[in-house]
Amino acid sequence: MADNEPPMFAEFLKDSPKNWGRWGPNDEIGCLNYLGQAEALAGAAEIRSGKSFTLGLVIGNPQGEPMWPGRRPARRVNSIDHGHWAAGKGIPIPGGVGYSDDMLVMDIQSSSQYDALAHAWHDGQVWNGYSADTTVGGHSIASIVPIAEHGVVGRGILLDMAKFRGKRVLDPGETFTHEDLVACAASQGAEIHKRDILLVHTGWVASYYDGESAKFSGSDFIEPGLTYSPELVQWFHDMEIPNWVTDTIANEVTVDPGTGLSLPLHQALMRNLGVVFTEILNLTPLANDCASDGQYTFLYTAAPLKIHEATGAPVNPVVVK
Ligand code: UVW
Repeated sequence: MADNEPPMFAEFLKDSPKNWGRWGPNDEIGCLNYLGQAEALAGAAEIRSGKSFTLGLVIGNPQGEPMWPGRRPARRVNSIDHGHWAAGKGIPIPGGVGYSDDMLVMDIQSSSQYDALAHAWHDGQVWNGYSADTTVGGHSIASIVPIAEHGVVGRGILLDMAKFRGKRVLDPGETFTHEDLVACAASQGAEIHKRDILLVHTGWVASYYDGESAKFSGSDFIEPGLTYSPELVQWFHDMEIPNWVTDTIANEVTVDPGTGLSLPLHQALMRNLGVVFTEILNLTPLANDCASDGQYTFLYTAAPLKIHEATGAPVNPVVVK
């Protein structure tokens, strides 16, 4: 291996904690096992005003959509509309009824979405030690369906890293750590509890629609985000974080500056610990509201679509404050 080449993950993470087997040999939802009735009630206890927010982006937005380079924007195609009846091609329905239908073709990871736990792997193994062969042609295990069946309901906390750094949007490649998350919460007068759903606002996705879409393409594409350290992985493990939610495309800095590794938290948190990842949300309106009323904790609810054997699925989470 050349000196400047990043290490192999199998070697790099050999001492990193794993939750494999913790919830049995057939588990498909990982850290969502931490979310039960008590956690739902803890979320509901944060509701004060009844204000609600939806966090998903518009799929098929004509202004474009921020996504990982190489993925394609969604295509919605109208398959039947008033034109069919106007042209005499619609099936006559008593009472003069018409209706419209659409088809959607999309890369599932090209908009607001939950990743299935088997979405990323190394060394031939995905979450819980299943073989990466189980992803071939569709996830025969650890697809998005078990996550969708379980749903995600709990106490959410917004950590406004952009505001914490005195910025509208974090810079390309700018990193932060779990210690920054804790300090950010404290600066907001809030505290991260065990089993909280963490929502981190960087301003990144909103900046796409604010005249900065050029930074989302090209070979120098690099997002800001959380960055790997053994201490950070241990913190997520100890805090029993079920779900990691951001307004970036990949939930972590694209290339870890310390090692040159690409997306190491997909391996250390998703594959090894079973932390569920939620990506490409628009958290800026919620962040603005939190800044104005000083309330950074709330009920968070989400359920991705139940798509057979899928590696992820679109979602539009709802937050109630
Ligand atoms: C990749 O796996 C590249 O991205 P994501 O998890 O963001 O869909």
